[in-house]
Amino acid sequence: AEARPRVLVVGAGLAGLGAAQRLSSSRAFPHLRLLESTGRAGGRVCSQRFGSEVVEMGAHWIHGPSKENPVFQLASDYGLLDEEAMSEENQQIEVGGHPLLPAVFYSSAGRVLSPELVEGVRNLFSTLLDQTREFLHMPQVSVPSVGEYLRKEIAQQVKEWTDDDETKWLKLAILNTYFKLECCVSGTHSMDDVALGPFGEYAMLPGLDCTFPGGYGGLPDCMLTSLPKESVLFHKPVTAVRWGGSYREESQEGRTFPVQVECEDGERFLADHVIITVPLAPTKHVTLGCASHARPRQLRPAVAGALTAPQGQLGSAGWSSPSQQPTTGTDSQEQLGFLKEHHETFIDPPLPPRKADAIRQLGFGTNNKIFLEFEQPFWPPDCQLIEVVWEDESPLVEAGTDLQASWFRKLIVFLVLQPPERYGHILCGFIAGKESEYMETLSDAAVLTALTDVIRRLTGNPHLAPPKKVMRSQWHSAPYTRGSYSYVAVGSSGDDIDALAQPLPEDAADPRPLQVLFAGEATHRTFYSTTHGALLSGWREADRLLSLYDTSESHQHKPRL
Ligand code: 6YU
Repeated sequence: AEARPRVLVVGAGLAGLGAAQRLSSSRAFPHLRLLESTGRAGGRVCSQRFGSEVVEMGAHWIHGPSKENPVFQLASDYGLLDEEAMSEENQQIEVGGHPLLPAVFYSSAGRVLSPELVEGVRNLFSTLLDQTREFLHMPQVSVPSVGEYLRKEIAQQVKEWTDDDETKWLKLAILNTYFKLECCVSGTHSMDDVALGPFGEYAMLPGLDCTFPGGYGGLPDCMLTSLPKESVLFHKPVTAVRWGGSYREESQEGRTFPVQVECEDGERFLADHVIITVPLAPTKHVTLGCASHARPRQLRPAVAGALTAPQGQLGSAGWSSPSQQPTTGTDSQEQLGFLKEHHETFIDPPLPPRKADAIRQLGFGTNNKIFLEFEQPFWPPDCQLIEVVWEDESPLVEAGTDLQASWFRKLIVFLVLQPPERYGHILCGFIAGKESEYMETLSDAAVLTALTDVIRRLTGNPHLAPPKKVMRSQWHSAPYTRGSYSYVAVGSSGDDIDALAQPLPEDAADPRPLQVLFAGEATHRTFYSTTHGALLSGWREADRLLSLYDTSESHQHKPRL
């Protein structure tokens, strides 16, 4: 058995657990170790107690829960889903990634917006968004980003609107809410950062998105239980992966290993193969805040002229504009994502240029959740979604950059956790981008105060009782994640995802092949940013090793997607 290959898996998220589970079910890999930096399995699947209930700090839904979705399959096999989610009917529903829930739209002017008005704007936005997916196989795109395309189209449409000025501005404000919502979906600061050409490559599966009644964390827990106990080591942050070497164990003469993995505590592990599943964390330089003064709000140059209402008109209609004080943030060079931040020192010899470029170019942004528990709901009984419209905003007008004064404006959607008989009155807000990263730096009390003010303004009730409890995720500050999930940024494409997924050494004829393999959501070309993408990527890399050793078992597994 000692001559059998030794395999290390770095990271116990769904990619790492999936790879380890598949390898450990084969007799070819009795020497398997899973090294996890934190004290728990699951990574960005993270269910936590909030009072007497469990809420999701990370992944929330199974996107497209149907036969082709391996997370759905595994969760069904483990009995973690309810009957409704398992029903054939649920699996056949096609919602194109945007399930419609009964929603109420509150505006910053303290009024509830007409559902008819909102529906018309929503249809316009989703039609335009669908159009962005059509650029996939086109050799050239007219603008580089999804955001710019949407704005250009909106600027055209506005010219044909026959509404009065107030309605026009209100429709633009609603559209701006949808831009921010899309930032949460893509995990990005701005849709101007998301590449237009490859946007349609993200694939959606049928099925009405469902949740785990007992918490998403049940899935990694079950997967962990299926692994040999001694194979999983927690609190083992890996600091270096050395490959292409010839490492020998003192106790074992004659056998050398090409890979040596070193942990923060100095412990070293030798192996024939290592599967790295740490989050992408690219070395993109992001500027937080503005060095001196926030810029006054201006019409974006590309669309100036589409709507010519003077800025003063906004004020006269009773809208307050964000204050233009100096920001507290200074220009800082933030590095997002673990691998983006560390790949230059983490892997030795360093990654080949094509792979390093891919890591640099792909996007990895922040999307956080803020849970608020209320004694009494301020929303109507059948409402499952609260959306927020800032009436003085428009996608055609540049947003203010004063994070301290206006971070909370980026939080435009709250889910009402269902069913209320179980959860009581808990809202789950989503906030993406630099505002989300800024929010992480605040205290719970500061977040609670800011959001109480927002909700009082939205409801027009200055005496509304504040939430009794708050809890939020802080994915950008989490040292082994450094953000939420990947996206295909302007300047990158699906080819970068594939380049990232290529194992080392690159030369397939190398006598010691597949020393370093790469999995994780950011390595799945069509399902990046999801749990099913992560799981499939882990299976993909396990299958690569199973095929290398040509075990007949490798062919018995479910087909790869
Ligand atoms: C989904 C959803 N969802 C919300 C939020 C977040 C994410 N996702 P992991 O990070 O899990 O594991 C790596 C491990 O490695 C980890 O345990 C580390 O501790 C460890 N590690 C790191 N460094 C190490 C070291 N040095 N040594 C040792 N160990 C180390 N996905 O399907 N449904 O509802 C959401 C959501 C707030 C943060 C999500 C959702 C994303 C998933 O959570 C995520 O992809 C996987 O869990 C990642 O697993 P992994 O194993 O790769 O890494 C067109 C177009 C648009 C494209 N986007 C549309 C899709 C929308 C995505 N949906 C997101 C929405 C929510 C709400």
